[in-house]
Amino acid sequence: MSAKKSVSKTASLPKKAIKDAIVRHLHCSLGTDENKADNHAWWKATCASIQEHVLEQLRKTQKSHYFNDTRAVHYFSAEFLMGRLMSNNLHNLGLFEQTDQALKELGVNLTDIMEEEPDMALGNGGLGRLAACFIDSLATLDMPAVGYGLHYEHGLFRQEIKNGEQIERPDSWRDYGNPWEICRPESIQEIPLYGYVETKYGENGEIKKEWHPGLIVKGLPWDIPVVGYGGKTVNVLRLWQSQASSYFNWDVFNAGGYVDAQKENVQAETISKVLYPNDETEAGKELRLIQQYFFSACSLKDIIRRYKRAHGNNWSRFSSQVVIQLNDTHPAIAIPELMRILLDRAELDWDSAWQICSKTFAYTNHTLLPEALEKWPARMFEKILPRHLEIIYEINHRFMVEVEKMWPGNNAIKQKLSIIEEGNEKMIRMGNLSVIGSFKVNGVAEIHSSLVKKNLFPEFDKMWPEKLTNVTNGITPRRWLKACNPKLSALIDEKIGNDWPLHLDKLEQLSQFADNTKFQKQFMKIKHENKVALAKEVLVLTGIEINPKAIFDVQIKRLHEYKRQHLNLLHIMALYRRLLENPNYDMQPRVFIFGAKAAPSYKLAKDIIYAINQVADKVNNDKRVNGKIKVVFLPNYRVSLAEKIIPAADISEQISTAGLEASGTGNMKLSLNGALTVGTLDGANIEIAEEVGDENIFIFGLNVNEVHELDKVGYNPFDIYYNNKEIKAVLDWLETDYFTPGKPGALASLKRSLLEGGDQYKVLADFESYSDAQQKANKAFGDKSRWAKMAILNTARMGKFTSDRAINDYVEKIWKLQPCTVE
Ligand code: GL7
Repeated sequence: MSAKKSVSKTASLPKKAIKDAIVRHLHCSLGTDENKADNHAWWKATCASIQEHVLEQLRKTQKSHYFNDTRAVHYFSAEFLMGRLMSNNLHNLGLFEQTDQALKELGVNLTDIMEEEPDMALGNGGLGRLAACFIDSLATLDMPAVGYGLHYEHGLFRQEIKNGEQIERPDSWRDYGNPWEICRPESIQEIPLYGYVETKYGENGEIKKEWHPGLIVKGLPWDIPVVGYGGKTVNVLRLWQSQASSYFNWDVFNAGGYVDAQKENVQAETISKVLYPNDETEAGKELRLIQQYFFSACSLKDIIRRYKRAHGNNWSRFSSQVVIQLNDTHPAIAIPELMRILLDRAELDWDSAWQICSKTFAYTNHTLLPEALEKWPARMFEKILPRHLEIIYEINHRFMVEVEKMWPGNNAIKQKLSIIEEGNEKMIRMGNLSVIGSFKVNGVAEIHSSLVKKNLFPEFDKMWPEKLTNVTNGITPRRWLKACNPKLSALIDEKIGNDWPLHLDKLEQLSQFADNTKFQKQFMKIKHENKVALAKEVLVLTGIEINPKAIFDVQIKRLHEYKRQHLNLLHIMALYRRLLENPNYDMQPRVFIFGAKAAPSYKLAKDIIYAINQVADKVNNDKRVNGKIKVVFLPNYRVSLAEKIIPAADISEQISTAGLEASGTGNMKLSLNGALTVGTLDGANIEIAEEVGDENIFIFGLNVNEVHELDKVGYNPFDIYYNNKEIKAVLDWLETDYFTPGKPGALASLKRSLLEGGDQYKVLADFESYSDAQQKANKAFGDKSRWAKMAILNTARMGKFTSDRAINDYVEKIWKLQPCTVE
């Protein structure tokens, strides 16, 4: 399916009209004027004037979807990492240039006022940002779609670095309001929690269940319009805020329990207070389960309300109108919730209810890390969601009958596939529930999906050979090239025309210029200018001066042992050592740039941040290094910072242990902007290598099979430590006070994890091969023309990784949607 788009009407809006609208909003919405307004006021007034067009298209989109009675996808996700919206909305509406000009005439700089916008950081990392890219593509492709999630009052924490250490501060993105969102009190939902289940008998002796909740909380929806590229379809991201349900508290209040009533308020409002900052770890917290249920239940009620408006109480068409995509297991509780509604409210029999339910949900798995596969104690369910626990038991019971038919008498398989994990504490496995309750399950890159089939869910794959599939991730080229790298975008427009943001495959046409000296120079000049801009930013943020002529080597992603920032760090230390031993050591000057947040409770991840900063401090100030190595840790890595780093990167570090990074998406963004990957054969790196060609990427390290083999024969990191002088020296260095004057051993936890700890992530096993790949990259950079060619070919060959392709794959393989055009 290819989107045919014409330029939207807004694109022809005269500058004068834009100016007038901005000034009108300064006066009438903000009560200020051109002389008094600061950048924040200009930003708000500009947002308000953009929002006029957005809301007009939103209204038309909703009308069109309603009248066409469209089948729609509902993307359920606990995270949407949206970042800033102004630039994106302007580009997608085709209003960027005119607005820039209009503001200029008003004496205001658009780039400056864009800095006023706080990031909407309602997500942790890749999974949340993927959801944001997907809703951009859904709107761009005119697909009827709603994103559903949580309206966290505080998004991911703001990171400060004090004395080299990460400090977490609350993120208060909404302190001064959010000009993009619309509150919809008319669509409030009420959500039951706690209490008990009463069993009743009907007239004919049939069993009826009634849940008497102990608490009701309100869900208040906030709508963020999602503007498709071309400015026609505007879909909605609907985020739920929790509130105390007033009438419920009224009784307590009247009974003299003012303080208790307030407590209940606080409890209800806590639900959407903060995003859990754990990335890829299961947060076994009651509040998190409540968050998951809260937003899933609100969203389902919302969907059912809309369905009923069109179809009344006739459920027969539900699954042909509604498809719900579960973004990981976080919203999996929606499966028993829909069953509850169908059984207890709509009074359908089990089989009819299950028919509908199991045709409605599809599930995306985003990780194989065992610590990230969600499980909840059954007793927690019993307390918070007693009726759901009964339903889960029944789903499981019926499923076990199927398993018995397939593998008669095989209790081992039953134990493995059961939703209930028996043990000291009975646990509910959300992954198994998701697979059983969904009609499709997908992984997020070829290798990941094949490992999901082979290692994670092999028996499920045998039972339902068509159910497990792959959809390789993608990124939106609107944000991740057009908006964040305007100079490169303009050059591409000039060379191949300007419809590549919709048809990213067209970038392939750039490859004809890969050998052209003039084009190489133009391409690399832009890279250099982007590096100069980043260098300025780095100076402001860290006080560190960096040389834009050096290689900018970038590792930006959450901090996790499996992502191996410490492999990068050990290699930096090795280079430093080589330079100290041989001042003529041949290397291109290189700036190592890190951006990463560590989960607040992840001790070793925080130790790695500290180690990076301590090494940076030493190396950056060591005259003997002669500026050949600089190390920069940029604090508070987030979407808006990524938008500044990515266009300036030469090297992209994608160095996870093979088999552990499900896909990665930063790898795609960096390569799209002409950075060369140093990477393992993991996740989407493998598909990137296929696209760009082996000669345009630096692959190193063990592959998935080799990692498994090594584990089988028994991996002993001490063997490497004793046999490799450089590794030994570098690890021993960590125990001294060389990098932490007066504090010997302050970095020793790293060494311990790599030796006594067993080096689970094979850092030492991959070190030599990594170092070789880095040598190759170093050499390649020395040949300017060769490097330029490689960089151009990276940009040219990223067409596959547009999120439009990913969404079209979902549409064809899973959702079966039709686009619905909007006037
Ligand atoms: C992740 C994967 O780790 C990452 O490789 C993938 O690109 C992303 C989107 O599919 O999903 N899984 C996960 O739990 N998080 C991810 O970023 C937090």
